[in-house]
Amino acid sequence: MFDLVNRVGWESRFHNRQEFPGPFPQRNAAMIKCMRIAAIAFFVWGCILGNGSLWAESKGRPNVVVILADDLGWGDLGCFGAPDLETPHVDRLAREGMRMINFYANCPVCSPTRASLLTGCYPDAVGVPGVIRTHSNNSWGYLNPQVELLPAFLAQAGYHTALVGKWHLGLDRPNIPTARGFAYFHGFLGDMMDDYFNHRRHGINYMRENETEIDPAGHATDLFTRWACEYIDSRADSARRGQPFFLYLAYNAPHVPIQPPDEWLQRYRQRHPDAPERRAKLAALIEHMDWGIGEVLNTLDRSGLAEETLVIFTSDNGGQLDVGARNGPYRSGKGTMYEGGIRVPMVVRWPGRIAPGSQSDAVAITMDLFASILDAAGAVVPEGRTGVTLLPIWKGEKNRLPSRDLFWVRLEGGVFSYAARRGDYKLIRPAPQKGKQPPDELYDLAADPYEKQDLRTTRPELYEEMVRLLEEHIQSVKDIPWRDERGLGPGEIPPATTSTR
Ligand SMILES: [Ca+2]
Repeated sequence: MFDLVNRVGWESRFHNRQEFPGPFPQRNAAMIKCMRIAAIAFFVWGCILGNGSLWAESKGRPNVVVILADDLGWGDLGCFGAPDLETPHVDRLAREGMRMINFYANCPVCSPTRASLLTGCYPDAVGVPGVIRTHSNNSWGYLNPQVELLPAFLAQAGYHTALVGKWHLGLDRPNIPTARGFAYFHGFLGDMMDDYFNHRRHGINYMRENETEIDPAGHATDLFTRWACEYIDSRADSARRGQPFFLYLAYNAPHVPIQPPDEWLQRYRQRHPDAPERRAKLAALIEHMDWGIGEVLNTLDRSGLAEETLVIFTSDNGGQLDVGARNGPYRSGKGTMYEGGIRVPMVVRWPGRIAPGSQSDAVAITMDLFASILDAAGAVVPEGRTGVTLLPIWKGEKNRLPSRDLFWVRLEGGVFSYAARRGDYKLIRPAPQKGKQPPDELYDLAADPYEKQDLRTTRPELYEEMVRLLEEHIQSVKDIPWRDERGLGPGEIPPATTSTR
């Protein structure tokens, strides 16, 4: 029952059926009915669009809510095929919007993906190739203060902006939320909490309201949920009068330590008394977060803003396997460059613009959200940002994005790993193991999505091409703070071939 990978079952649920894959088979009939209704709604919606862009005339700029989970695996949502846990509220977003099933995080660890979300750039290009931590001798990023962030551009476009929850891009000025463009911050500056209830990291309190240290009581997920709802309520009148808001809600959940509230653990255990302890705790932490997301959606409904709000849900990296996470059928998990480390769930809802119950297999990545949000806001996307707008995909105008190569970099001193993707081919340069550099690996994701058949030695020309691509990217990014004049940081190995760039 608790074969959490369960590839055969997942494939039958997900690949071989057209309907929305629910977590429980008995729901499929209802799902099919929903999908039929959704298809009719989509047809009507298409007719409206075809009759002279009524939406463009009647709709203003949307409010934007980005909900970022921390370490949530690709397969740990009902709407992404989870066999055991229940996430009715994220599932609702998927039912009312679009699932993107080939969506990547920019990095298999926290800070870099967050830097990409807010800059629209590769994380190594903005100074954050690794995790920013409390102690400087183990902190591997410094967000370039010269690169303006998403909230600053949205503010210029007339938005009120807020971050509720985890920041993880610096502990001091200038790299704190209110100095980097957010009008309001209510959350946690640091990398992780050692305890969800006292919120300390290494005994230090990083909870803030704007720049004021606060010490609230309660589980971090409940606090962030409440603060997000309070923020929406506080902005509702202004939003109705024409000033939209941008809320970036970044939960700590379901990152370690796996500390669900006891009542949520009991709820899961009642349904799954035989579940292993670690799975039960992680599932409860996720279900608790999903409940919080439901409260946020209810607040949008209650305030009458849901129809005018773009809601995006995703995760900053793949699930951590040793705490019971599930990355669907994909190989490995958090911290690695395999699909389980970087492929993440992604759901987006924008009533009237995104067809309910739709799905996209376009290959996209966190840094695309920067341009997508500015595009949705009617704001100009600044020059020099790498991500591209996903709006044509979301609105059903296109099925594919323009062809491009994608890169992943994780540099944390002696721990460094890379990946490059061109078309369906993916090169992985794994992190050193016990001081030794393992060989690169090459996969064809179209034929081998679960990365079992290494093509490095059987496709030598392709391998050389992919290595050249990756090394060009590595050499193109020079402004990582601790890199030397050769472009190399501690522990980094010089490229095997000379770059032409
Ligand atoms: Ca994370």
